[in-house]
Amino acid sequence: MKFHILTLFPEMVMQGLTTSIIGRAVERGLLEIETVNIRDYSAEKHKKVDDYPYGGGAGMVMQAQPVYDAWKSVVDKIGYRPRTVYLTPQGGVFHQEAAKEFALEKDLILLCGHYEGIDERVLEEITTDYVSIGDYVLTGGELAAMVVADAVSRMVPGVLSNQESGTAESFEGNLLEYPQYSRPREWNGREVPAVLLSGDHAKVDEWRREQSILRTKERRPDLLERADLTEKEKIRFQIGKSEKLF
Ligand code: 6GU
Repeated sequence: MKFHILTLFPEMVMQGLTTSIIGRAVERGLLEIETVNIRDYSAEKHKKVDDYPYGGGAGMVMQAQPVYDAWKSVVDKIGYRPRTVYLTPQGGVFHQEAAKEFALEKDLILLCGHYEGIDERVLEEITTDYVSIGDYVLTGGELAAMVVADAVSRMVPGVLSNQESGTAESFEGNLLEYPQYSRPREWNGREVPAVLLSGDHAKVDEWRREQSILRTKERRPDLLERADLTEKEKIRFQIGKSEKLF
């Protein structure tokens, strides 16, 4: 799949996405990442991309024209209007299921805003999805776009090796992952749980499932309502219809 990232800071985005697993997937041709510098599409002689907000107030607003022309350059190149995600704290909060859904697209445009936002009229014209990465405010959409691109990329077939793509990872079935241990058997006076050294795979699986449920109940009780649990597990771990959130 190909990401087209519309931004005023293309170097920042590229730096963040060309290392490690994502960088390797790009080299292997499984992913393409293109940045489009919105400033290159300014029709203004000083390459200005922002102006004061109508109605007054603090800050500057990114103007419609350069954003639209940057977006249109992608559309003209690929020949269709792809899903276009605007990263904004006003969007729906990004989650694993959305990552899987975006990973099915051939092309995905990620639009990064700055200043006090982008002129509403161009957003109405081009945006298909409004996405936030959490309830806090960033200085711009770039870090959010990088987070989304990373989470989507690892859902593209082949990007993760078999080693890396455990099926029992956090959020599968709305449960957190179980704890992991590696050598040595004893570290700082702490032992690895004995069951993991037993060689009894059924017992190991059972213990890990239990740990996932307990950990989710403890750390993310809000997830439990949607977790895939058997009736037996619900009774055993005392998980009711409306688990208290906080
Ligand atoms: Cl997507 N953008 C910005 N600027 N701030 C955010 C965000 C996005 N998600 C959470 N905070």
